Amino acid sequence: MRIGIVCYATIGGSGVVATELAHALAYRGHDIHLISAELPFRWRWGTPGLTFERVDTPSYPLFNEPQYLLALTNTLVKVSRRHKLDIIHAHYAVPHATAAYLAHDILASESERPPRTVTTLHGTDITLVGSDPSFASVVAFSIESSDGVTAVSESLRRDTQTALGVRRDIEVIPNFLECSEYHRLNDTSLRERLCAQEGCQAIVMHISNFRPVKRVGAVVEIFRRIREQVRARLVMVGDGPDRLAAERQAAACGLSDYVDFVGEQHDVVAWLSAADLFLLPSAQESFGLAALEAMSCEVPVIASRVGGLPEVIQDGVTGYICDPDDIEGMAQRGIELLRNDALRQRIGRAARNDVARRFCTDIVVPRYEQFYEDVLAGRVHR
Ligand code: GMT
Repeated sequence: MRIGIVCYATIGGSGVVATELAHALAYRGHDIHLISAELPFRWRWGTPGLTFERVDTPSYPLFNEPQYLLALTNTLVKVSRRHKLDIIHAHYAVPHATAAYLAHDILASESERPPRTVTTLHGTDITLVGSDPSFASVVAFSIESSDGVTAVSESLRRDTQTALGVRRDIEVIPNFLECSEYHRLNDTSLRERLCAQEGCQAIVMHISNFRPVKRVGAVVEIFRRIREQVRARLVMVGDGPDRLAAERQAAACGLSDYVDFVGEQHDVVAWLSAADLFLLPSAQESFGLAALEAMSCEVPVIASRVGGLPEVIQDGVTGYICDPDDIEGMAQRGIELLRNDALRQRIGRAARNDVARRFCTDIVVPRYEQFYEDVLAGRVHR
């Protein structure tokens, strides 16, 4: 199949999933065009069958606002004409589903076989941004107009119905990762370096884009309570708007010597392999790709009972989920796990096995291929 995949290049799960899907589909013999404003974070050069198509948004002195929707639509039309795309697959509805809809209409006016459109909903494109009254009508219309729609969790499928009143069929296809790459490494050098100064007993980790929805302040507070009982270190991977506030909070609690803010890191597997515990106390999380990555590296996750996280983590079996406001409960679970090696290893291994059973590339990518075939054959209902 010839497929155009549209995504954001900024660090975020939707761009990661779209880029990994593009690579996996190219390896499986499809002709893939990844369309984005920048090279995505996870892009790897040299994959046969995979081409990058840049969206250039020109500026003009009259405009205060960049005309990204128009530039993207125009790129979709150009790439579709040149490569005779079968499918345009938009990741993140805002405004990618709208661009796909517009491109489809332009191409339908000149061809009997315009590309079919597929939209994958990721989370905040519905729960925070898409349902904002400034966008809701156009987002709902664009989702209804897609030839096929997928959501990364059952929870997001329901949210799309309730928040936007969308009634059409939505297929749930979960996020995935390459299980042969995401596994715990034996190399302990990073862990030793992190613990060198004070001989810490455990590493607690958080990875995110430090936006308010991730509640990095709650991560620091949970760690403060853990640290009262266990000589642990907190490693904060990533960057974003709430990083400075979290650093100040750690300093105000007298924790500066025990918390490392290490910024954005490409080798996530090496970092996760140094961790004993992963905290994800988000306010909302339609899937929680970071939790999946940690689980695949045998790191037990303590997360909020919100959105799609209960579909990823089986409470008490492959990790723990707590009420988002239950900071004390999360801290107690953390202390329990860090004090009990057997429990921590059992949960870590169960997490890894569950990821291998449900969320590996070879299990999930064929579901996208089947979905594309169903869309092309007209078997998907709006
Ligand atoms: O969080 C966002 O605003 C964007 C989005 C992204 O691009 O990372 O995150 C969502 O999509 C991820 C990939 O499907 C999910 O793993 C995240 O749970 C989801 N974020 C939220 O729902 C807050």
